[in-house]
Amino acid sequence: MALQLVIGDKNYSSWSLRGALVVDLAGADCEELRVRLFQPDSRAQLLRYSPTGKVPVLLTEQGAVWDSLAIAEYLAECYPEAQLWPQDCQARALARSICAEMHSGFTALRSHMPMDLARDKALAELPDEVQADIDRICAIWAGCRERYASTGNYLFGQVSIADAFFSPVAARLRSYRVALPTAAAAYVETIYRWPAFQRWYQAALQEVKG
Ligand SMILES: N[C@@H](CCC(=O)N[C@@H](CS)C(=O)NCC(=O)O)C(=O)O
Repeated sequence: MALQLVIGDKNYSSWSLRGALVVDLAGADCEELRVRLFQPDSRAQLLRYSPTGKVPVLLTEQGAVWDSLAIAEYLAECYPEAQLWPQDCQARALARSICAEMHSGFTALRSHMPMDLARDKALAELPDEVQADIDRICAIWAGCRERYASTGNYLFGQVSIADAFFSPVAARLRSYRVALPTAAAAYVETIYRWPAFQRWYQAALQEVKG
């Protein structure tokens, strides 16, 4: 199945990173098309591929699939052997719940700490609402790690869509130098050691260098 994933800047586009990591997990044969964001013609370029004018969008032979969560579900259906969601029903429900929470929440974290993979600098001050988001994220991670630690270092032991969804959060916590509890710090390290994340991260650093 020939696929194309349209993404934004690797350094800044957190939603694109999620989509690309799920494509990698699926082992899909997929070409990456990058549209630079924040340019005068970005919107026109994005609208060539995406009905929402946003990335990521997955171009399939049957048509476009947009929004990172829809892309993840589509790939999970097309590549069942890749086991993109946890196999256990209860774990899968929890994975879907935390991905949905990520997808529709954490707005304070997102607006005060936009993803910038090349950054290595704390905010001058952490607003209370950002700290509240961080506390909730750390609680989610600690809960998953406590339950699923025996099968691996990712949220549900083996790597899954949930890790793709939380990887830009892990990157924000590191690049904004947020002090973290031990379990959260270990999970951030797991994300940075994930080969697919590392490839994206290195490409982002090159992209910023220009
Ligand atoms: N909920 C969407 C969000 C997509 C989104 O906001 N993408 C940003 C880049 S990270 C974008 O395309 N921005 C371009 C614009 O808004 O003009 C998803 O999960 O894919």
